[in-house]
Amino acid sequence: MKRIITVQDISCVGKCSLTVALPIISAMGVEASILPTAVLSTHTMFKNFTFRDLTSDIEPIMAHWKQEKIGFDAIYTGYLGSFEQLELMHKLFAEFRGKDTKVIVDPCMADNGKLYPGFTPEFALAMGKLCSEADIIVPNLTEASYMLGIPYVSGGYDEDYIVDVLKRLAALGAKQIVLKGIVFDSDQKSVKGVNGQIGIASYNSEDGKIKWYFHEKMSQSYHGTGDIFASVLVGGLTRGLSLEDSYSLAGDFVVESIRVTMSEDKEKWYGVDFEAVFPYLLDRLAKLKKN
Ligand code: PXL
Repeated sequence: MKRIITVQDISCVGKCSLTVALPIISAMGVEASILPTAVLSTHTMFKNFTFRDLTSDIEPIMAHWKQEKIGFDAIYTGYLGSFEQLELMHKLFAEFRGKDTKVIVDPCMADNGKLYPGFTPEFALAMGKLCSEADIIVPNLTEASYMLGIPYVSGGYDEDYIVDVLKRLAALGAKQIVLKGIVFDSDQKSVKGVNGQIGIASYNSEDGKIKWYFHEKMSQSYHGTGDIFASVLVGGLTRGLSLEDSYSLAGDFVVESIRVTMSEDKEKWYGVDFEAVFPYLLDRLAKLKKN
């Protein structure tokens, strides 16, 4: 069985980071090892959350793994809370990147034009440096803007603008860019027929190819869906799917998870009921594996 390592916090309640990565990656048939960076009572969108930093455990944990000659088929980093943790991730990549290990960085730190509590524009630039070492990065448009130091545009952009953002992100150094949360307004030049939907654009910096995948835009948004997206993408890639199949599966799984959750009266901070959609995920995974 393939084994990945994912590095992010444990938010005890609120369905994000490790509480979504673990079940999703495991369900997809991949061993999900973890390196927890902090323990919080909830994620940071709740008020008065507790926070225990685990930074000082990271190096001893890595040293033990080295001693035991433990290796990983993929390294997936998500929410990281400090400059020091970013530095430690450079070290983790250097020490645990085998010749076939894929490094996926989700620069999880912002959405809807705003940084999450506790993050600064300087931190976003440092996250950009971590992205430079990745095989694949999966920012949303807000994270992309902060990492590039350009203004966030909430709408009214066209296809050329997105292509420019993709190329600038690629110039940071990652091999493949997967940019999420793109919505072309009805009056903007875009990929044919996708105005009003929401989607993903990918850029392969080796051959310069750009691909698009759009799907239904749900009327509600929920916390933690970015982490779900990245987890499915990591699971798919590790099971041998192409990058395009992995991110389209990830996008569709998020949509189906939102759909089941919308039928409940639930605050967005509690996340989506992705657990109810595992049969869909596994069915799609099996079909994609056969192709
Ligand atoms: O879902 C991203 C995330 C992960 N972990 C923590 C967070 C957030 C977003 O706010 O606060 C602790």
